[in-house]
Amino acid sequence: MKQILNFVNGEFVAGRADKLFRNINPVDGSLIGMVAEAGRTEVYAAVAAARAALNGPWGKLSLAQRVDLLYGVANGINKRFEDFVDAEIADTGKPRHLASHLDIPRGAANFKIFADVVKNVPNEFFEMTTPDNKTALNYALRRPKGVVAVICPWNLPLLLMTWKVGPALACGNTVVVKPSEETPSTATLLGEVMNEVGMPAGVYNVVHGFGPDSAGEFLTTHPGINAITFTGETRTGAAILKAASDGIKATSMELGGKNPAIVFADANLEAVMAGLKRSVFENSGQVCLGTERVYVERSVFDEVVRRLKLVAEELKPGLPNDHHTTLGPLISQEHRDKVLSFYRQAKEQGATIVTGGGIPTMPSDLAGGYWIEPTIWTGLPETSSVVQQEIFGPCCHVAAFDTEEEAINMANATPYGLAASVYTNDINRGHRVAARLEVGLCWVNSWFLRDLRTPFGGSKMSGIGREGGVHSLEFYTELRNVCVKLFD
Ligand code: NAD
Ligand code: 6OD
Repeated sequence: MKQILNFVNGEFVAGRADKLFRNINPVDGSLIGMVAEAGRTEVYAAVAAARAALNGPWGKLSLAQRVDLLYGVANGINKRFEDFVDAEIADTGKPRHLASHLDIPRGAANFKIFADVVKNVPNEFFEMTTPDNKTALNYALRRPKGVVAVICPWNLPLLLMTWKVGPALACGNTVVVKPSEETPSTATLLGEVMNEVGMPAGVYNVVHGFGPDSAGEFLTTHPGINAITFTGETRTGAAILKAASDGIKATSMELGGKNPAIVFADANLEAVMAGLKRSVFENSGQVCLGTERVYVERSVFDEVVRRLKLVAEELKPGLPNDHHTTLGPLISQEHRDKVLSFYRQAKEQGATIVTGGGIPTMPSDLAGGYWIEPTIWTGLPETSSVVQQEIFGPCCHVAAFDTEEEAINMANATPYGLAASVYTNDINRGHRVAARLEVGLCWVNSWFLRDLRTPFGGSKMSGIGREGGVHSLEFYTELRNVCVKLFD
């Protein structure tokens, strides 16, 4: 049976009292392997190793040497591309096509692009006149924050983990990563790549486990952690913020969403369907940026619902390696129970079920997997739980609107504010609506187009802070102002 170990100071190590937890394949519920759960001892050893690397070999590298190593990591991932794809699809059940076109290439790109960003960062400089009429020069030095805790979710495991680790290392920090307990494999595999490319021991560490009373809590409460970067549910973010407040630790919070798409009658409906197909159903709806609320101008409402139903019904659930597969399972039994509870609530609250609403019939060898039907509802009040709360499944509610003002108000009426998409052929309206939506990211006539130099993050209960490009540098570095007084 495969064992997935912690990666501490360049070595693969067992967990507390050799404690193990199960790594399950969501496609059929089978056991893939056992994961070594890190206890306080292993987490503290990882933080100590990260501190030693920061004060030792890693901290002494020049920027050029650091950048070379990060390019090496990107190449190292690409050299073992298929190993990463296999590991990601085993943990998540997602279609191979998705892992090999999104997750793993972005995993590699996150190292290369942030190495490029850090090479080109501009600096601040101010010349001033002092009270005694002399000159002083101010300039800012960027220094790494220190040891960064990286806490990750399961939906895009390598992509979201390296989206933090790439810039953190580029800025000269060291990291201790706590991957999701559901998806421990690619973070562990990255440890092998780190060793293969000659990364100094202790720069990149991985501890496995859960949140409370496990690796997550031991890491976020450790006094030696200088910053915590987190992606996950809003209520977990709140718990981590409390833990971080004790040590006044810097935090970056990328949290949940309940993202709207607004479709105006003048939009190109082919483009709308292509966008919604991805934003509602890709990764089985388990994308934080995904659309769960669709607002459609009344004159095209019936047509959009009709076409979206066809899109949903054409999706093919199946094995990741079957090239016909376009829909994977949900990540776990627990998550499917949560999504199904929303399917039940929709029914109880009087929704019209346009399609789906349950568990699909799968061949007997896949019947133990966490499959769920793509689902579309109409007819719910905007205040219902299904329209207000994040579901994180392949589903959406579609509602009609009559005016631009009404669409904006409906889109803004949840506690979340992560992402939105607006479909229109009127360029003025596209800009006007985007400017009024209370979100961190707004796409016009598209979805999830990413340039890693751009700011990424959520408003309202969807997060605190921005990462991406220079915004990542702001989070992963500390600015030290040096003021030099010049004498005549
Ligand atoms: P989660 O919050 O349950 O878990 C995320 C991570 O936090 C896991 O590694 C978990 O073990 C750890 N954790 C849980 N409790 C903890 C605690 N008390 N202390 C320290 N660590 C703790 O989230 P999930 O179910 O893995 O992921 C799905 C959620 O993530 C959704 O809400 C989704 O919207 C959100 N998400 C947000 C973004 C974004 O960029 N805003 C991206 C992806 C996912
Ligand atoms: O593309 C990214 O950088 C990013 N953070 C995507 C997040 C997707 C959420 O599931």
